[in-house]
Amino acid sequence: MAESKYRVAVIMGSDSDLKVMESCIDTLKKLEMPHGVRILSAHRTPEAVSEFAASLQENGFGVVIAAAGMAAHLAGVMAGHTTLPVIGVPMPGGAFDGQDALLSTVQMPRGVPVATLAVGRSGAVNAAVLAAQIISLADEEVAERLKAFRAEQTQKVLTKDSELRQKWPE
Ligand code: RP5
Repeated sequence: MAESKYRVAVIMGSDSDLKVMESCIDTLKKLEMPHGVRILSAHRTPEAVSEFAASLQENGFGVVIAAAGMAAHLAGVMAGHTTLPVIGVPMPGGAFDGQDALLSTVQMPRGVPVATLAVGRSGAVNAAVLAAQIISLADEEVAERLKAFRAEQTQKVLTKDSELRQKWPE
């Protein structure tokens, strides 16, 4: 297997996001996507965020996944610093349990998009899949792995359906 041309940058605002974002990292591993993971905050470490954003291309990254909760400016700040595609994952928690993060992440002004996914674990998994889909445009091996990933999902549902039909025949 040839090494993928692009890596996926995963960045999250706090170590308290890690529990949810582990499902993103696990999915990247399952899809054999090379990746780097950082904990950096738009509010608490703003200089480190802009340094990281400035070094993305020279470090071989092709897509950014940014996860944050509450005021959740991380994805937007990253998008402001790079022309690479940025995928935002709103984190649950806080007084509004992710509804705040969802609105902060999704409501980007025109010209600086953040592809905003579902709050929490589904968004975290889908961020890895979407990153692979973007990279698959330039990498046929990734495209093949995505097809296998989809086929596995389909098979899982069909297996459950057939188990259920054995229990409750039509
Ligand atoms: C955000 O604030 C982080 O992404 C996290 O989801 C939330 C709470 O952070 P901690 O106070 O747990 O570090 O910046």
